[in-house]
Amino acid sequence: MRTVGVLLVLAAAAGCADGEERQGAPAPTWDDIALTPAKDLDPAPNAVAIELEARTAKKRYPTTRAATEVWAYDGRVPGPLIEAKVGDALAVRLTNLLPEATTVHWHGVRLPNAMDGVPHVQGPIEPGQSFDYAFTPEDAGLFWFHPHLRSDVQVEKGLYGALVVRGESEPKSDHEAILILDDVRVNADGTLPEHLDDEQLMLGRHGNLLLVNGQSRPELALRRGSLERWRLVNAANGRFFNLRLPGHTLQIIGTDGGLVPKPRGVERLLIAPGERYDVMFIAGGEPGESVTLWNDPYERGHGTGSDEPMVLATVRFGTEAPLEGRQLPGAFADIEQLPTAENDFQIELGEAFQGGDLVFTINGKTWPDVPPLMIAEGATKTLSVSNVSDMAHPFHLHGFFFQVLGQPLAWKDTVIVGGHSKLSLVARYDRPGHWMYHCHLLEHAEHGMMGEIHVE
Ligand SMILES: [Cu+2]
Repeated sequence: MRTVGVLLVLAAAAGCADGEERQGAPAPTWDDIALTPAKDLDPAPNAVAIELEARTAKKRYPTTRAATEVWAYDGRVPGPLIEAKVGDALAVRLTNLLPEATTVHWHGVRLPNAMDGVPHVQGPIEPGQSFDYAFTPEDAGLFWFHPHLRSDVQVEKGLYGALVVRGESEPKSDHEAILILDDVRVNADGTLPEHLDDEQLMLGRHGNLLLVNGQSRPELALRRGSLERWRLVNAANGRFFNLRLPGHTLQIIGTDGGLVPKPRGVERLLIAPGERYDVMFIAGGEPGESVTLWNDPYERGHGTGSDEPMVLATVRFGTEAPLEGRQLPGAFADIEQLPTAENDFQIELGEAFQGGDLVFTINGKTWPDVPPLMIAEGATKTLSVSNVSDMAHPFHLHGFFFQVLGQPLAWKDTVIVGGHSKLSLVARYDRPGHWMYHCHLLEHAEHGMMGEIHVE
């Protein structure tokens, strides 16, 4: 599999060459990449009502000769930003105008099982039909929504958006940004290839164009001294983002499930598909200086660590007088540490060839033949996830947050399980239903690596 690494280097190099074709056109700015807020149709202060259409649309990527047909919520990639407060009654009507069935999964939101958007619980939303999602967000944080049916194809085509839920005491900042990271594998003629070779299936689809809120290589102006809060989600099918802003330490203040009690600084911020991070930093450049926001390589198996760094964005520092006296937050409220126990359940992630096809397995089986794990409602259980393959798999659990034994205390719903390693995840299974867990490399999920936990 050494060739996989070489192919990826070529793909990265092609991405750089493509980016240069745009020379002369101005880079997108904060205004260009700002997410469009979804219109709240309910005037009541504690209720939010949204109507979303999933439909085809045209989007022009900067490296192609022609527009790309995308699938998009309200015709936009990413879809509109849904904003709510903890405790709001949130209602979203999804109307499917696509040529095939879809669903909406609310990634990370603790909600009733019937609202989770997986097709065997709600049934697929057929073309021309609508489905009413209704739930009350209980947790402040950044969540996102995407189909849970042919997700490898539907998300790649552009069906994803952010849901931000705000709490009563949000950290103060001078500037907050919600940044959805993605990449797209787009041909020069604007088409999106549906067929993947085995390398792309093995690694998860890697695009040749990196996107921040749907735009390539934005130039982001910052006031010096500004206390920045950036909230990031990785919506890519297969790419891990590993961000580095030279001269800046990024302070992780929150993860998938909200703020962490003890923020910590990192020189690189690793975000696997499905994960979210909430970071703060003080903009510290020289007046007029531009710094590249890099996406560094990360070794997640099959030589991926030898890829070239890629440009994600440019950060430009203003020439006006810097803001003074800003400080990073030192601590937030404690979160409950769940009791740890012996591993109650164990699953094993693997890969195999079955009938000539590359598949991704759980306990040697592929979805839907993976037997469900049975857990009594209200029980706190430890799930051991053992990865016996060469590749890292981002493990995602629906319906619950977990804590990862041996890692900083935080609420997570997606976590990287490295190749040939094992993690123990503890969660309180306090809502009944059939909840999926799966690898969030969407090609892996759709080729077998999904299972269910039955809480009853
Ligand atoms: Cu995987």
